[in-house]
Amino acid sequence: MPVDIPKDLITELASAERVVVLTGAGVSAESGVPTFREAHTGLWSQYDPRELATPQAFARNPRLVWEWYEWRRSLIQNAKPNRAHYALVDLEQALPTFLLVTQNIDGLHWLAGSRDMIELHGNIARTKCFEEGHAVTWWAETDEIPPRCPYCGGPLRPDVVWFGEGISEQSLRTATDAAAACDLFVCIGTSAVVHPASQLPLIAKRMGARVIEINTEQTAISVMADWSILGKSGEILPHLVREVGFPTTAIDGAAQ
Ligand code: BV8
Repeated sequence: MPVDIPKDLITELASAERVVVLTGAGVSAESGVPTFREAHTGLWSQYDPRELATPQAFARNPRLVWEWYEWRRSLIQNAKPNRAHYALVDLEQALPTFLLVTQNIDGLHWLAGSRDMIELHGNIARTKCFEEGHAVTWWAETDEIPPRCPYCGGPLRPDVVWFGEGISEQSLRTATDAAAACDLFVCIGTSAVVHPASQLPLIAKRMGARVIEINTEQTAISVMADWSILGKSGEILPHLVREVGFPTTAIDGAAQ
Protein backbone atom coordinates (compact mmCIF):
# COMPACT_ATOMS: atom_id res chain seq x y z
CA MET A 1 0.00 0.00 0.00
CA PRO A 2 1.56 3.39 -0.98
CA VAL A 3 2.49 5.37 2.10
CA ASP A 4 1.78 9.10 1.96
CA ILE A 5 4.10 10.97 4.32
CA PRO A 6 3.84 14.79 4.42
CA LYS A 7 6.99 16.61 3.23
CA ASP A 8 7.10 18.84 6.33
CA LEU A 9 7.17 15.71 8.54
CA ILE A 10 10.19 14.40 6.57
CA THR A 11 11.94 17.77 7.00
CA GLU A 12 11.14 17.81 10.73
CA LEU A 13 12.61 14.33 11.30
CA ALA A 14 15.68 14.99 9.14
CA SER A 15 16.55 18.07 11.20
CA ALA A 16 15.52 16.76 14.63
CA GLU A 17 18.21 16.87 17.33
CA ARG A 18 16.54 15.04 20.24
CA VAL A 19 13.94 12.39 19.41
CA VAL A 20 11.88 10.26 21.81
CA VAL A 21 9.81 7.33 20.52
CA LEU A 22 7.01 5.67 22.55
CA THR A 23 5.89 2.27 21.29
CA GLY A 24 2.95 0.08 22.24
CA ALA A 25 1.61 -3.33 21.34
CA GLY A 26 0.80 -2.23 17.76
CA VAL A 27 4.52 -2.27 16.85
CA SER A 28 4.65 -6.01 17.62
CA ALA A 29 1.34 -6.84 15.91
CA GLU A 30 3.10 -7.55 12.56
CA SER A 31 5.38 -9.97 14.42
CA GLY A 32 2.28 -11.97 15.29
CA VAL A 33 2.24 -10.90 18.96
CA PRO A 34 -1.38 -10.20 19.96
CA THR A 35 -1.95 -6.71 21.30
CA PHE A 36 -2.71 -6.50 25.00
CA ARG A 37 -6.44 -6.51 24.44
CA GLU A 38 -6.18 -9.45 22.04
CA ALA A 39 -4.14 -11.35 24.63
CA HIS A 40 -7.36 -12.77 26.00
CA THR A 41 -8.60 -14.79 23.07
CA GLY A 42 -9.44 -18.49 23.19
CA LEU A 43 -9.58 -19.91 26.68
CA TRP A 44 -8.64 -16.51 28.09
CA SER A 45 -11.54 -14.70 26.42
CA GLN A 46 -13.59 -15.00 29.61
CA TYR A 47 -11.08 -12.80 31.46
CA ASP A 48 -10.39 -9.06 31.18
CA PRO A 49 -6.57 -8.73 30.80
CA ARG A 50 -6.64 -5.72 33.05
CA GLU A 51 -8.16 -7.97 35.70
CA LEU A 52 -5.41 -10.56 35.26
CA ALA A 53 -2.44 -8.17 35.09
CA THR A 54 -2.76 -7.08 38.75
CA PRO A 55 -1.11 -8.13 42.06
CA GLN A 56 -4.60 -8.72 43.47
CA ALA A 57 -5.40 -11.25 40.73
CA PHE A 58 -2.10 -13.02 41.40
CA ALA A 59 -2.69 -13.09 45.16
CA ARG A 60 -6.21 -14.45 44.57
CA ASN A 61 -5.23 -17.08 41.98
CA PRO A 62 -1.46 -17.31 41.35
CA ARG A 63 -1.84 -20.44 39.21
CA LEU A 64 -4.28 -18.75 36.80
CA VAL A 65 -2.09 -15.65 36.36
CA TRP A 66 1.12 -17.69 36.03
CA GLU A 67 -0.49 -19.87 33.33
CA TRP A 68 -1.77 -16.77 31.44
CA TYR A 69 1.80 -15.47 31.25
CA GLU A 70 3.13 -18.93 30.24
CA TRP A 71 0.58 -18.86 27.40
CA ARG A 72 1.66 -15.34 26.35
CA ARG A 73 5.34 -16.38 26.54
CA SER A 74 4.51 -19.26 24.18
CA LEU A 75 3.02 -16.75 21.71
CA ILE A 76 6.11 -14.54 21.93
CA GLN A 77 8.89 -17.17 21.95
CA ASN A 78 8.69 -17.74 18.16
CA ALA A 79 8.05 -14.08 17.33
CA LYS A 80 10.69 -12.19 15.36
CA PRO A 81 11.19 -8.43 15.16
CA ASN A 82 9.44 -6.88 12.15
CA ARG A 83 10.46 -4.01 9.84
CA ALA A 84 9.13 -1.43 12.32
CA HIS A 85 11.56 -2.68 14.99
CA TYR A 86 14.49 -2.54 12.54
CA ALA A 87 13.52 0.92 11.25
CA LEU A 88 13.71 2.17 14.86
CA VAL A 89 17.25 0.73 15.12
CA ASP A 90 18.22 2.71 11.99
CA LEU A 91 16.68 5.87 13.50
CA GLU A 92 18.64 5.33 16.74
CA GLN A 93 21.86 5.04 14.73
CA ALA A 94 21.15 8.09 12.56
CA LEU A 95 19.80 10.64 15.03
CA PRO A 96 22.03 12.77 17.31
CA THR A 97 20.01 12.00 20.48
CA PHE A 98 17.44 9.20 20.59
CA LEU A 99 15.49 7.36 23.29
CA LEU A 100 13.03 4.51 22.71
CA VAL A 101 10.45 4.06 25.50
CA THR A 102 8.45 0.88 25.03
CA GLN A 103 5.36 -0.31 26.86
CA ASN A 104 5.88 -3.75 25.33
CA ILE A 105 7.14 -6.66 27.43
CA ASP A 106 8.04 -8.93 24.48
CA GLY A 107 11.75 -7.99 24.16
CA LEU A 108 11.51 -7.58 20.36
CA HIS A 109 13.09 -4.11 20.29
CA TRP A 110 16.22 -5.44 22.04
CA LEU A 111 16.28 -8.46 19.74
CA ALA A 112 16.18 -6.12 16.70
CA GLY A 113 19.18 -4.16 18.01
CA SER A 114 17.68 -1.18 19.89
CA ARG A 115 19.94 -0.19 22.78
CA ASP A 116 19.00 3.38 23.85
CA MET A 117 15.73 2.08 25.24
CA ILE A 118 13.61 1.69 28.36
CA GLU A 119 11.19 -1.20 28.91
CA LEU A 120 8.70 0.80 30.99
CA HIS A 121 6.49 -2.21 31.83
CA GLY A 122 9.22 -4.81 32.29
CA ASN A 123 9.91 -7.95 30.29
CA ILE A 124 7.89 -11.19 30.20
CA ALA A 125 11.09 -13.25 29.74
CA ARG A 126 12.28 -12.22 33.20
CA THR A 127 10.96 -13.80 36.43
CA LYS A 128 11.04 -12.53 40.01
CA CYS A 129 9.56 -13.59 43.31
CA PHE A 130 6.24 -12.12 44.38
CA GLU A 131 7.17 -11.66 48.06
CA GLU A 132 10.64 -10.09 47.96
CA GLY A 133 11.22 -9.19 44.30
CA HIS A 134 14.33 -11.37 43.99
CA ALA A 135 15.33 -11.67 40.31
CA VAL A 136 15.23 -15.41 39.62
CA THR A 137 16.84 -17.05 36.60
CA TRP A 138 16.71 -20.65 37.86
CA TRP A 139 14.34 -22.72 40.01
CA ALA A 140 14.04 -26.42 40.82
CA GLU A 141 11.84 -28.53 38.56
CA THR A 142 8.49 -28.88 40.29
CA ASP A 143 4.85 -29.74 39.60
CA GLU A 144 3.86 -26.78 41.75
CA ILE A 145 2.39 -23.86 39.73
CA PRO A 146 3.66 -21.19 40.09
CA PRO A 147 7.13 -22.47 41.07
CA ARG A 148 8.73 -21.13 44.25
CA CYS A 149 11.57 -18.66 44.76
CA PRO A 150 14.80 -20.53 45.59
CA TYR A 151 15.74 -17.68 47.98
CA CYS A 152 12.61 -17.07 50.03
CA GLY A 153 10.16 -19.78 48.99
CA GLY A 154 7.55 -17.26 47.80
CA PRO A 155 5.65 -17.83 44.53
CA LEU A 156 7.39 -16.71 41.31
CA ARG A 157 5.81 -14.14 38.97
CA PRO A 158 6.73 -12.45 35.67
CA ASP A 159 8.98 -9.38 35.99
CA VAL A 160 6.39 -7.02 34.47
CA VAL A 161 4.61 -3.96 35.91
CA TRP A 162 1.02 -4.82 36.74
CA PHE A 163 -1.85 -2.35 36.93
CA GLY A 164 -1.70 -0.65 40.32
CA GLU A 165 2.08 -1.20 40.58
CA GLY A 166 4.52 1.67 40.27
CA ILE A 167 6.88 2.01 37.31
CA SER A 168 10.58 1.95 38.27
CA GLU A 169 11.33 5.50 39.45
CA GLN A 170 14.57 5.66 37.49
CA SER A 171 12.93 4.52 34.24
CA LEU A 172 10.05 6.93 34.65
CA ARG A 173 12.36 9.84 35.49
CA THR A 174 14.58 9.14 32.47
CA ALA A 175 11.56 8.84 30.15
CA THR A 176 9.88 11.96 31.53
CA ASP A 177 13.05 14.07 31.38
CA ALA A 178 13.69 12.95 27.79
CA ALA A 179 10.10 13.74 26.78
CA ALA A 180 10.39 17.21 28.33
CA ALA A 181 13.69 17.91 26.54
CA CYS A 182 12.99 16.46 23.09
CA ASP A 183 12.19 18.43 19.95
CA LEU A 184 10.30 15.55 18.33
CA PHE A 185 8.13 12.88 20.01
CA VAL A 186 6.91 9.88 17.98
CA CYS A 187 4.03 7.68 19.25
CA ILE A 188 3.80 4.35 17.46
CA GLY A 189 1.23 1.55 17.85
CA THR A 190 -0.24 2.60 21.18
CA SER A 191 -3.82 3.38 22.15
CA ALA A 192 -2.25 5.91 24.56
CA VAL A 193 -4.62 5.13 27.44
CA VAL A 194 -2.26 3.52 29.97
CA HIS A 195 -0.75 5.86 32.56
CA PRO A 196 1.90 7.08 33.07
CA ALA A 197 3.21 6.23 29.55
CA SER A 198 0.29 8.09 27.96
CA GLN A 199 1.43 11.32 29.65
CA LEU A 200 4.77 11.37 27.85
CA PRO A 201 3.54 12.80 24.51
CA LEU A 202 1.53 15.42 26.43
CA ILE A 203 4.65 16.47 28.39
CA ALA A 204 6.64 16.72 25.15
CA LYS A 205 3.96 18.79 23.47
CA ARG A 206 3.65 21.10 26.50
CA MET A 207 7.41 21.70 26.39
CA GLY A 208 7.30 22.71 22.72
CA ALA A 209 8.07 19.47 20.88
CA ARG A 210 6.30 18.42 17.68
CA VAL A 211 4.40 15.12 17.94
CA ILE A 212 4.02 12.42 15.28
CA GLU A 213 1.57 9.53 15.71
CA ILE A 214 1.70 6.33 13.64
CA ASN A 215 -1.25 4.01 14.22
CA THR A 216 -3.85 2.00 12.34
CA GLU A 217 -6.61 3.93 14.14
CA GLN A 218 -7.28 7.32 15.69
CA THR A 219 -6.39 7.38 19.39
CA ALA A 220 -6.63 9.54 22.50
CA ILE A 221 -3.69 11.67 21.30
CA SER A 222 -4.56 12.01 17.60
CA VAL A 223 -6.13 15.42 18.18
CA MET A 224 -2.98 16.84 19.79
CA ALA A 225 -0.49 15.29 17.36
CA ASP A 226 1.09 17.57 14.71
CA TRP A 227 0.97 14.63 12.29
CA SER A 228 -1.27 11.56 12.69
CA ILE A 229 -0.29 8.97 10.05
CA LEU A 230 -2.78 6.14 9.64
CA GLY A 231 -1.27 2.81 8.67
CA LYS A 232 0.86 -0.11 9.76
CA SER A 233 4.14 0.76 11.49
CA GLY A 234 5.91 -2.07 9.61
CA GLU A 235 5.13 -0.28 6.35
CA ILE A 236 5.33 3.39 7.36
CA LEU A 237 8.55 3.39 9.41
CA PRO A 238 10.90 1.81 6.81
CA HIS A 239 9.46 4.16 4.19
CA LEU A 240 9.99 7.12 6.52
CA VAL A 241 13.65 6.19 7.17
CA ARG A 242 14.27 5.97 3.41
CA GLU A 243 12.40 9.24 2.67
CA VAL A 244 14.56 11.07 5.25
CA GLY A 245 17.68 9.66 3.58
CA PHE A 246 19.00 7.86 6.67
CA PRO A 247 20.98 4.61 6.20
CA THR A 248 18.72 1.53 6.26
CA THR A 249 21.33 -0.92 7.51
CA ALA A 250 19.10 -2.68 10.07
CA ILE A 251 16.09 -2.78 7.73
CA ASP A 252 18.18 -4.18 4.84
CA GLY A 253 19.98 -6.61 7.14
CA ALA A 254 16.68 -8.06 8.32
CA ALA A 255 15.46 -8.48 4.75
CA GLN A 256 18.28 -10.93 3.93
C1 BV8 B 1 0.64 3.25 38.10
C2 BV8 B 1 2.50 -5.14 31.62
C3 BV8 B 1 0.69 4.15 40.30
C4 BV8 B 1 1.59 -6.26 32.04
C5 BV8 B 1 1.04 -3.20 31.36
C6 BV8 B 1 -4.62 7.93 35.84
C7 BV8 B 1 -5.80 7.88 35.15
C8 BV8 B 1 -6.40 6.67 34.86
C9 BV8 B 1 -5.81 5.46 35.28
C10 BV8 B 1 -4.63 5.52 35.97
C11 BV8 B 1 -4.02 6.73 36.23
N1 BV8 B 1 -2.88 6.48 36.90
C12 BV8 B 1 -2.74 5.15 37.07
C13 BV8 B 1 -3.80 4.53 36.53
C14 BV8 B 1 -4.05 3.09 36.55
C15 BV8 B 1 -3.39 2.33 35.42
C16 BV8 B 1 -3.94 2.69 34.07
O1 BV8 B 1 -3.32 3.41 33.32
N2 BV8 B 1 -5.08 2.15 33.76
C17 BV8 B 1 -5.65 2.32 32.43
C18 BV8 B 1 -6.35 1.04 32.02
C19 BV8 B 1 -6.55 3.50 32.43
N3 BV8 B 1 -1.94 2.49 35.41
C20 BV8 B 1 -1.18 1.77 36.24
O2 BV8 B 1 -1.65 1.01 37.07
C21 BV8 B 1 0.33 1.95 36.14
N4 BV8 B 1 0.84 2.11 37.44
O3 BV8 B 1 0.21 4.25 37.66
O4 BV8 B 1 1.00 3.09 39.39
C22 BV8 B 1 1.47 3.80 41.46
C23 BV8 B 1 2.51 4.63 41.79
C24 BV8 B 1 3.26 4.30 42.88
C25 BV8 B 1 2.98 3.13 43.61
C26 BV8 B 1 1.95 2.30 43.23
C27 BV8 B 1 1.17 2.62 42.15
C28 BV8 B 1 0.98 0.71 35.56
C29 BV8 B 1 0.55 0.50 34.15
C30 BV8 B 1 1.32 -0.69 33.53
C31 BV8 B 1 0.35 -1.83 33.29
N5 BV8 B 1 1.06 -2.95 32.65
N6 BV8 B 1 1.76 -4.18 30.80
C32 BV8 B 1 1.19 -7.13 30.88
O5 BV8 B 1 1.39 -6.76 29.71
O6 BV8 B 1 0.66 -8.22 31.16
S1 BV8 B 1 0.15 -2.20 30.35
C33 BV8 B 1 -0.40 -3.15 29.04
O7 BV8 B 1 -1.49 -2.48 28.46
C34 BV8 B 1 0.59 -3.31 27.95
O8 BV8 B 1 1.92 -3.35 28.36
C35 BV8 B 1 0.37 -2.10 27.11
O9 BV8 B 1 1.27 -1.10 27.46
C36 BV8 B 1 -0.98 -1.63 27.53
C37 BV8 B 1 -1.87 -1.62 26.32
O10 BV8 B 1 -1.52 -0.47 25.65
P1 BV8 B 1 -0.97 -0.48 24.16
O11 BV8 B 1 0.45 -0.91 24.16
O12 BV8 B 1 -1.30 0.84 23.63
O13 BV8 B 1 -1.75 -1.63 23.42
P2 BV8 B 1 -3.26 -1.59 22.90
O14 BV8 B 1 -3.60 -2.99 22.55
O15 BV8 B 1 -4.13 -0.83 23.85
O16 BV8 B 1 -3.18 -0.68 21.57
C38 BV8 B 1 -2.44 -1.13 20.44
C39 BV8 B 1 -2.53 -0.01 19.44
O17 BV8 B 1 -1.77 -0.37 18.29
C40 BV8 B 1 -3.96 0.25 18.95
O18 BV8 B 1 -4.19 1.65 18.96
C41 BV8 B 1 -3.94 -0.28 17.51
O19 BV8 B 1 -4.76 0.51 16.67
C42 BV8 B 1 -2.50 -0.11 17.13
N7 BV8 B 1 -2.01 -1.04 16.11
C43 BV8 B 1 -2.34 -2.34 15.94
N8 BV8 B 1 -1.60 -2.85 14.90
C44 BV8 B 1 -0.79 -1.85 14.45
C45 BV8 B 1 -1.04 -0.69 15.21
N9 BV8 B 1 -0.40 0.48 15.00
C46 BV8 B 1 0.54 0.50 14.02
N10 BV8 B 1 0.85 -0.57 13.25
C47 BV8 B 1 0.20 -1.76 13.43
N11 BV8 B 1 0.51 -2.81 12.66
